[in-house]
Amino acid sequence: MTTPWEDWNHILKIDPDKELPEGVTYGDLCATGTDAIEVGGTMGITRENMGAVIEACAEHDVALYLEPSSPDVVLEDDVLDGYFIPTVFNAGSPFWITEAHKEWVRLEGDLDWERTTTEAYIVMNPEADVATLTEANCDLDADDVAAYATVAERMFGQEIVYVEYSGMLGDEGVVEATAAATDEATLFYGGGIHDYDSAHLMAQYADVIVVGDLAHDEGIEAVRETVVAANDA
Ligand code: 1GP
Repeated sequence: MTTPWEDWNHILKIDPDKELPEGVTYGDLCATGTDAIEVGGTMGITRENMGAVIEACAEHDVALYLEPSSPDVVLEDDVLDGYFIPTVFNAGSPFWITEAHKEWVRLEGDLDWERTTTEAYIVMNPEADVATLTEANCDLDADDVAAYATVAERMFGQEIVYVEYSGMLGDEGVVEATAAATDEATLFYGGGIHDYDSAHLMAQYADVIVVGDLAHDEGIEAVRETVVAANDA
């Protein structure tokens, strides 16, 4: 299995349930200099809206990954470079840790293991849809998050640890502590990155920053700034 994310600095996450700003195309987003496009979201995701985004991005020269929110929206498609499968380490419901995954395997049998990688999520914004859905315990300090990251890496062999503040800029101390705790795993940070400075702040510690809503709310130039910051840090 290849692990291209080890060389990445920036991911653009496109939510198929959200509109793009007027005049912006998926092609424009693919050409922002981001290392990879990750297609996924928490609410309102269907095979149809996922498929439409994949099709629009597939013709552009950028790594393309699917991040399904549940087994029924996994699309098998040769144009994808791979599948990032979230497992939420601080979920209150075991469904989001291993049960959804068990159902997927039970229904599908043999998955495309070569292209399938889990992301060990630690969900930190209690206001985010993902926190509500997974009943995540977000009342964690930097030591807790760092310890979760160590558990993910050392005990569960996770290649990707994802500190997720979706919708808000996170606590830089948490990200710093988590970065210090991870050794082999690649640390993804996502949440509230909205300009050069916020991108640079988190990219100092995280291996890869993930930018989401900015693409839907602001557009190309704003995303480009975050790519530059990620590469500068
Ligand atoms: C969401 O981590 C990503 O899964 C990015 O968050 O939408 O807040 O940029 P934002």
